[in-house]
Amino acid sequence: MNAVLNLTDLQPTPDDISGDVLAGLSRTPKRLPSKYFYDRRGSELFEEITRQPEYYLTRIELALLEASMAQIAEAVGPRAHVVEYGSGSGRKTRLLLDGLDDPVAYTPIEISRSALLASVERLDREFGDVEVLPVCADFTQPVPLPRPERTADHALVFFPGSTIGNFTDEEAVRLLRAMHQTMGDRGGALLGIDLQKSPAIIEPAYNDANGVTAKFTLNLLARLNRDIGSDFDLDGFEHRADYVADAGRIETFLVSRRAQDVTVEGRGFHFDAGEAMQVEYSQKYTDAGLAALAAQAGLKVVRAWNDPQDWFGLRLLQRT
Ligand code: AVJ
Repeated sequence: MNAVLNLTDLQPTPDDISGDVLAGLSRTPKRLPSKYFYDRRGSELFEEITRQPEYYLTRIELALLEASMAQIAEAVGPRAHVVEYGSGSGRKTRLLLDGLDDPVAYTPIEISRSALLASVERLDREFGDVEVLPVCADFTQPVPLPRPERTADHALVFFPGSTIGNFTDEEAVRLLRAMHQTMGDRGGALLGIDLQKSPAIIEPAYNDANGVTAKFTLNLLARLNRDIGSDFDLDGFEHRADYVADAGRIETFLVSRRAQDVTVEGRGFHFDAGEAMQVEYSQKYTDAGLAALAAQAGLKVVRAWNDPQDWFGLRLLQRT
């Protein structure tokens, strides 16, 4: 298998986990970055979340992608170079590449070399007629795309899953500006966004009855203990996720069950009983809200597809 030879390594600066964690724990209120959820176990647990009955996002997005694919293909046009932010969504990628008109190449962009390498062989087997050109890079920065053997008409950035919702609005605008650069002149972006709706639907998706989301949240502490030698007591914290209607987002916390001290890189941090440490945002969007973010990045929504209940949307963005 020579797929590995096609990998472009832009040598992204490795994540500074210790620095990020120390900075987050030094703030009031404390917080930890959600990007560190996805070690091997965290990725497994996320897959398990997507199979929980309450977690509607993945199921609805897949159905929506399938139902809208002919229109998406029409709107995107032929010979796209498909660029995916992250490389974790095999089924969505397959639907897109199978549904588009003569896609030229597929480039997953992933900061983790190991995660990227793991996906490359599988991708090369699955998308035989589409050139697979993986890039190891930080997609929050503009990424120069590798040149496919066959010339592409334009790039299409694919960012499904409402993963953009894990960024604050300010971070999302920065990400969209980088996306604007990466997609190029005639490019576009297809975003999956979870839509604002009744909290009675949203909140259970982040508080599933089987407790998988709680395990996923707590795994962040296990990951930090392993990778930076911190001593978080996993039994000392509990998962809490609230839908904050004013902000239109799920805010997830790890709440300290008692007064306790944690040591990270030789530094002590005190937690009061009941103290809530913020670990994830999952933004839910309105059309106006997304349009405002896009506009700040020089982008506009040119096509929109929702599922029949308006729970989840796909949006095609282009440069203004
Ligand atoms: C990574 C955006 C798909 O925020 O809904 C799921 C991650 N966190 N349950 C989301 C997540 C808790 C998820 N996405």
